[in-house]
Amino acid sequence: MIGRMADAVTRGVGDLTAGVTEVFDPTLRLGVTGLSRAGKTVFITSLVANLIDRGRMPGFTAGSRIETAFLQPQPDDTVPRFDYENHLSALTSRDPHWPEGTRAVSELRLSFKVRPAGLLSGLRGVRTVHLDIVDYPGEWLLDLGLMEKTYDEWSERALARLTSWNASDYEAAMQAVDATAPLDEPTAQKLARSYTAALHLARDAGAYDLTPGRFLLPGDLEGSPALTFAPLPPGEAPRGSLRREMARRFEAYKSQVVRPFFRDHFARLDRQVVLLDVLGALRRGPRAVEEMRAAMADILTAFRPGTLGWLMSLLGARRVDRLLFAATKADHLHHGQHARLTALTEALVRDARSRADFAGARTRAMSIAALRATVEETREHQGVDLPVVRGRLLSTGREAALYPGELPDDPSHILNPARQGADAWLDGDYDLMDFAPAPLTLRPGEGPPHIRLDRAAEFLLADRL
Ligand SMILES: Nc1nc2c(ncn2[C@@H]2O[C@H](COP(=O)(O)OP(=O)(O)OP(=O)(O)O)[C@@H](O)[C@H]2O)c(=O)[nH]1
Ligand SMILES: [Mg+2]
Repeated sequence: MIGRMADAVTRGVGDLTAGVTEVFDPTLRLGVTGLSRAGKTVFITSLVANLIDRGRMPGFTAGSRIETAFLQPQPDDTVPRFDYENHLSALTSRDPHWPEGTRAVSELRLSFKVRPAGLLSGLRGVRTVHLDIVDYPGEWLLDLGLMEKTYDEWSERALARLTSWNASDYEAAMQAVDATAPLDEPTAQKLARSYTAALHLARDAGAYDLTPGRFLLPGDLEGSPALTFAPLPPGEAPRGSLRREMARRFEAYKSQVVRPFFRDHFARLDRQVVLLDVLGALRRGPRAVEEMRAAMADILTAFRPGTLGWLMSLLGARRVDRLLFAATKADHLHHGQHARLTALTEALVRDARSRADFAGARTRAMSIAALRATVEETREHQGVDLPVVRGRLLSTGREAALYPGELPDDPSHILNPARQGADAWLDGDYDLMDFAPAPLTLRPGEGPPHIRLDRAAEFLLADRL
């Protein structure tokens, strides 16, 4: 408890100093998250480029009030800066390529000079509004659920998850140890490694709700003792025993890893976008879709007012009041199918909402492509005209036209078999392939081509500019 109080006090002081600029200039903090490869880096890069050069943002109404948008040093000295320039040059170079994967939190500040709207426009001058964008791994979001669990509760759930994803190696490693014997470090390390490997296996198979998130994405904690534990079935835990020590490390993980993350990043957000590779889940099959639905419910719980209430009030958390769930990489589908992808994402959110007992932020679902890598055309195939997308394949570098299959009009045709644990889709697989980014010629004032990034910006930002 004292630790918590001290936390709250230092944070209070930090706020005072950070607050100096904020008194004058309003700041909006936007969290961008999603599982690895969901499209966070491409999203932030293209969003920022399209907010600076707004030629392709007709649906972003605040655009007409913005005089300029420019990058500034970010407010937090200890958080790595989002490497905007390098990512943008990767995407827009002569030989464009996707940016490298990122493994930790990063941040970027974009500032706007905005003319006031409406009646006040003549009375007030141009004001400055800061947009702080925080990129953090979705894997870490699920860790918030650990705060309210004991080691035994977490172990039970974690072990059940592994069994259902068939991660038998860890079971064997676990059975080979005596949890009541005195702790010996190599054994603890071996278990942690084996558990981490099992998590990776489960994730590759389509599992989403896997904790601790740092085991999958350690960030700067790679190899540290805070990550050297693993779940064990309940039982006796004599002083100094393996089980007792594992439980202690689990508690240390909560207080030294999860809570600081929550305090420094999550608790300060105003708006949140959750990027979901819905098409990727479709490609992997019904189980992956069901995982995504369950995970959305978990994510919504994290944003529910009152969740971790004690922590929120101690840390003076702001409340996220808008939450966007965006299905990414929509350029894999002809636009004729985008409404169906959105309906599917909406249905996933609605379902998760009801299960998460959620009555909090405004939520919205959307299909977007942060960087459009394809063009649309119609191809004749066996006497039928098919709406396809054409692009350069990432695997071979060759041009290919893709017809991924038709999404059903009614999302329940996807969600029901997913919920019922079907092994495969009734109407066959969705044939999706990765495209390389297309070479671009940008005219002055234009950002990179996208799909509905202006709509996403409208929902997330426009009312605050
Ligand atoms: N076609 C298409 N592919 C995309 C788009 N956005 C992302 N991708 C693909 O998805 C991959 C991952 O995108 P990133 O933005 O790096 O994803 P991330 O969430 O930052 O991934 P990590 O940093 O590894 O967690 C890219 O390498 C592309 O292959 C898009 O708008 N269109
Ligand atoms: Mg990234």
